[in-house]
Amino acid sequence: MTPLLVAALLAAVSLAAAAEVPLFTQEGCSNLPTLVCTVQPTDGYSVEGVVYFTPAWRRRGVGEQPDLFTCYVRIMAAVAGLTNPQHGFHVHTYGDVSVSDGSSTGGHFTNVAGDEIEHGLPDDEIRHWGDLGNLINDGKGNAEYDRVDKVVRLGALVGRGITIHEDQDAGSSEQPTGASGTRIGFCVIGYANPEVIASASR
Ligand SMILES: [Cu+2]
Ligand SMILES: [Zn+2]
Repeated sequence: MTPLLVAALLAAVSLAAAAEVPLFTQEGCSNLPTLVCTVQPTDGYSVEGVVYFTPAWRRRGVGEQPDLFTCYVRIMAAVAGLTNPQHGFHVHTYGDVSVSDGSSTGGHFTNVAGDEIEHGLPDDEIRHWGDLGNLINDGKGNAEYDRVDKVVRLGALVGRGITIHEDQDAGSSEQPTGASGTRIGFCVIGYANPEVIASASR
């Protein structure tokens, strides 16, 4: 993992708490942890990176009353070693990296049992919780991702897995997974160490 990428992301995480909250405190988010997932390549690939999930206190409706704010999840990622213009990027059900082709992370994480929910892209109304869309290659094999997601919940992510795919996630037109192909990177989502985050912003 490129140290520079990690440092930049860690700084962004520590700043995220203070950003974009002009009127109200982040009280609703204050007990929630930051989560981290350190991407390792599957067999034969070289993708690496880091993904952070951090609480984000955001407006959920029109108006400015505190009760119209809620705690969403900000997802930030920096990934290197990409080979295609776009790579599918998902939370999968299992934080299990024991099989080197990535198959052990299972399918797309969702809050509904079975396959009742269709696959989609992050802005689609119908999607799996884990449908994070695509990582977009900057042309040098690197990608940065930064999104406040209003579907997934922080507490549900601990112990799940992330999978990065070789091809682009085509969204709802390709059921049930977006047809993004081979799994090239994966990791387990766990609690981030606050001391590591704090040291990056010093
Ligand atoms: Cu996937
Ligand atoms: Zn999906």
